[in-house]
Amino acid sequence: MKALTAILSFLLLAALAAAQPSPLITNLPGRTSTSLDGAWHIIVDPYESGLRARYYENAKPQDARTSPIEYDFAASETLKVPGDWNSQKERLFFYEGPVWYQRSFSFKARDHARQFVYFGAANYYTRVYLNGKPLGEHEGGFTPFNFEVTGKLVEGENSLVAEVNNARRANGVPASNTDWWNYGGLTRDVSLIEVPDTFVRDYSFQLAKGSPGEVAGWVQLDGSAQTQPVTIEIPDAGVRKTVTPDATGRVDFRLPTKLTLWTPDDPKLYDVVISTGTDKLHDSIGFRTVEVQGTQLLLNGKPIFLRGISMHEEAPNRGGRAYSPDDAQTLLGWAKELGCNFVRLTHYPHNENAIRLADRMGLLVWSEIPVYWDIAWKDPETLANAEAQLRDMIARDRNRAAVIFWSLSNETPVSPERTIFLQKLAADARQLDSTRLITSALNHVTDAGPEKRVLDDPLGESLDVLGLNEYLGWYFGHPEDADRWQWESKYAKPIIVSEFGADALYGKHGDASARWTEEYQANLYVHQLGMVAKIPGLAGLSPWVLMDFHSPRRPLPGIQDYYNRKGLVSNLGQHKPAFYVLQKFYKEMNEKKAAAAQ
Ligand code: GCB
Repeated sequence: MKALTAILSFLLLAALAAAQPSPLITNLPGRTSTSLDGAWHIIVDPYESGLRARYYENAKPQDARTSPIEYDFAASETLKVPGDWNSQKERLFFYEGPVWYQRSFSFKARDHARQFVYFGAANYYTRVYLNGKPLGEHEGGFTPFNFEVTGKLVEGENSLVAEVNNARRANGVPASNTDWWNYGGLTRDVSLIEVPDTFVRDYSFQLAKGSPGEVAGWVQLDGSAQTQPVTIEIPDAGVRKTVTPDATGRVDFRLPTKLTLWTPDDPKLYDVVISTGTDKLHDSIGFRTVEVQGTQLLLNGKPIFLRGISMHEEAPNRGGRAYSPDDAQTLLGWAKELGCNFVRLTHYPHNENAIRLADRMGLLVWSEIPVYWDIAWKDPETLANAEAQLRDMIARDRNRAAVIFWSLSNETPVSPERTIFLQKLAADARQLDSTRLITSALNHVTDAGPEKRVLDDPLGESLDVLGLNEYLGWYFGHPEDADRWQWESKYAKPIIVSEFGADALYGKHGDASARWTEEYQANLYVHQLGMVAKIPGLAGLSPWVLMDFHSPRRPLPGIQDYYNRKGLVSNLGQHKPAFYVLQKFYKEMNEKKAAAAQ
């Protein structure tokens, strides 16, 4: 009996190891889907007994014939999906490990249809089961994944189980050490998507590189009739063309057209329609170009300065991982109030709803994968994982005009193996999307005098735009030192000062030299802004950070209480004086730009 159980567990694990998600379906909002959000039953499993006890079978204790069944989802507590567990149940605040989720849903089959279960994100490692059988596994906490379940669903009631494990892994991406909360769980929407037998799985629409009078792109069909003709329309621009995919279901196209270009001031989106004999899909897509000329950034051929702010995806007021359109509205609304035309969405891909909102609000986006600080650079599995996260981030958001930068990493310590790893990611990103700019937040500098630093990270060679993180006046030196300090770059490329900042507890006052006070933070912003404005090749900035956020590395009682307090607004949205210092700086910059344009 024991041997049989061992063989069965081995077979199950082997099946799981083989089962990767199906190719990603893009444009969720445009699909026919049934939400699987809501209350899911959960079992917290710190000793990892669930696999051996076969929680995925969702058996009932009363069904036991021989040995007892020691779990019962139906009688277990619930968690809301989407949502992390740490902020929903106080006793799970610090929990890191597996939690098993289960929910039932009913299904009615239709002819000529295929079904997929789609997870917007689950942090960090997930195994999924349908009706007691494994569908597959996924690693990475911030990118979507889907499994085809056509033919695996039954008429009537179905049981979906996901074991989500947020235990940190030395070879994970990120690895064991981050300055943000390791929120676990089904943190984004879960849905059952229904598509026709042959469907439009993915597509790309961009202004052609080097030829902005044309839209260039491709469509990928999926199904047994994937060589059928595809019609592409942009009705408002009077564009309509029918093209025929090759045997792999893919077709490349070019459409000459004159479009109103997307800009932060006028974020024009076009209805784009892709149809086949069996499927029809709408998307709202903006068209713009972005390029580098020397140390300048050009948007639609004109120089642009990025007035930005960095932000985590943490929910204002209630805390925990942000997930709703309202959360995104609040966060991006504050960025707008600051006078931003740019947001650095750190340190991982944010929710699709936030990127789509940025598209509508006219906020340019820096989107990043969580290659953060030190990771296992030499481990080929770590590289494969980072590559998959990059691929899925690009697949999900490549049709969003707002996104101008794919960021590969943040503050990664320089070593030959790290640079080779990141160069591979840079090559991947260019191959997946030749129209956007590649960047990374760097902090490797050399001394060129006591108060002069030169950004000279060897990775700079492989990037289009260089992010510079520096904490003069907080982790070293005094805010006033910034009046004398100078920064330069070894590379003649645009520089974004992607981070600077200081912690301040909202409501804590003192004189400008007293750390943790609002006055200190505001004073640091005054001096930093004076300094960074003088950096040769400065193309923008995104100070650290929009809102206070939870971090396990920040325990100082009465001040941090497990929050990084570098927010310009508190976790409750209260605005600190530094918010207004930056707002004034951006306003004056805008006025100068307007005066120069007259
Ligand atoms: C950094 C990191 C960011 C941290 C920040 C800080 O350099 O990129 O993730 O939260 O500093 O507050 O120390």
